[in-house]
Amino acid sequence: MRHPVRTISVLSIAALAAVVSSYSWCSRPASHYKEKAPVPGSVKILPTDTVSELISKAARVVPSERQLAWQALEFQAFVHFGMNTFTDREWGQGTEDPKLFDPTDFDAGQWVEAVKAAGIRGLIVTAKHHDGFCLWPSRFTDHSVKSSPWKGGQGDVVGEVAAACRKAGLKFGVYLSPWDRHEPSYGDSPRYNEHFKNQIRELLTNYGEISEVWFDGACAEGPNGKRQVYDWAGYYALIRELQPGAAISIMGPDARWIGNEAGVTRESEWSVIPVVGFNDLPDEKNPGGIAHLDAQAADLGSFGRIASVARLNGRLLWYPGQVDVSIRPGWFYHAAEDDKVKTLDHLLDIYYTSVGGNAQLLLNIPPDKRGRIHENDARRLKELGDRLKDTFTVNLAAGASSQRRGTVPTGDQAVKEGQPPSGTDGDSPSFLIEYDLDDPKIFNVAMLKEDLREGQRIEAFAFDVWDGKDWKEIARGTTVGWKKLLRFPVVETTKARVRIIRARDEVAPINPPWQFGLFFDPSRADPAAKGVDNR
Ligand code: FUL
Repeated sequence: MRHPVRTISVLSIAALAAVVSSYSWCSRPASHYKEKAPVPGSVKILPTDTVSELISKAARVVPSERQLAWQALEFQAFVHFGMNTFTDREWGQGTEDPKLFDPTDFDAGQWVEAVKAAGIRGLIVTAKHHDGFCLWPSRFTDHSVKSSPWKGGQGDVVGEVAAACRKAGLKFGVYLSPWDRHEPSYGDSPRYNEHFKNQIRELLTNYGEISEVWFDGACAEGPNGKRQVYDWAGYYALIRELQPGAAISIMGPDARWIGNEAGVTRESEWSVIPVVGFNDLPDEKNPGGIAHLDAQAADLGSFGRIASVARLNGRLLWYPGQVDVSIRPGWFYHAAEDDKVKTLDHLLDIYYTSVGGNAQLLLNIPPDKRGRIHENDARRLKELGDRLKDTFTVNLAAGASSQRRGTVPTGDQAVKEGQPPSGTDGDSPSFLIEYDLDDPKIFNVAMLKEDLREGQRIEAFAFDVWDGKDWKEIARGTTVGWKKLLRFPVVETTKARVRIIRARDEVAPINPPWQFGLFFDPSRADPAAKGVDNR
């Protein structure tokens, strides 16, 4: 990760002077503490901001209640089902005959049961994909389940899935592609926007609570040869009016795309993201979405990036990442991929680095032509859930007592203390939380969490265990955020500690059992087992 001190060169001499002359933590005036109050949403960053002001601002941005509830879901199912399931394609043309949609044994209860077995807490279904075929009987088009032979045209996939989710205690959300290759008004911008809003209204009023609206960003020309201009502001306003609790993700302000479809997160996954400009709406010139954010950039939130964006006048946004990845190669079901379901180890790697890497995991499981989740996928989901249960049911640190020692190098101090390495980068043992486990405990997984209501602050940490004589570092990392999971070879010890190497401000307590955990994954019980890349 980029060290704050290396970013100083990009800032003005005046800013640097302000850092060096900055007062100590305890002698700050009362106004300073007021300025440090958490700010939900967004904070401006300016070219005149000093390094310490920028760090302090970055530490203060916090999530909205909606974003916090979304983050707490941790692991959701994405369900791609629709016309493509029956044509064996990934993208339909919009010209498909609705009669092709005919699941022989549709069972929303089986979907819910299969995903719950994996420990999943919410489900998002493709209510409308690019081909425009609607999984609900929309009043505004005939290109839907009502023109299909399924249930004599009386069926409603969205309704049945919403009901099954509610019954099973899962959150329910909808994927919607504004790009509609069937709808004749597409490209006639005002008319299509009206049509699309009508469809949003139907989905958000007829199916109970909707926890997320997942907007795909694809855009094209309509039959009139004109490129559609989406009314994002209008869509968002309608969603906020009808379902204020619903997160609007990807092409929306509440959660960002992680940047790939392979299930890969960054080593440092920040939820506080600097953005240039003040427009939260995607548009023609800004197809990437929020305020010109390039969701695929390697560095979205380091201090260096914040400093560069501040020079251009910008903002810090709370904008957490979501990892969308399919359990199979394709998003839709293809019989040819029945033996290509991801292995348990691969899914575990994705789980540990997404849920355990400050992101939300949205795992796609595509039902087959019967309208059921295929046996191979259902089996894998169960294996995954069993493994997570075996590992995470008992927190071996639940009864541990914790003690804080030292002071965390915060804000401007962090910059000073981080003066070019006399030792290795960030090795200064400045702030510790020691956990006394009472009896010896055997474990190979550790969990750390920040209290996000205070912001995301940790930039670097190490995890040590007591070997009877001395402390031994067994893992280290950069960001923590919602949750950091660490995997390492089995250890047995009576004491563990977290060393905060660098943080943007004071770190809220990391107390067991909710913020600190030690776990034992029995299938990695071999003490000789190699460590895992915790990134
Ligand atoms: C993409 C779509 O084009 C894919 O078909 C899939 O729905 C994926 C989740 O989003 O933009």
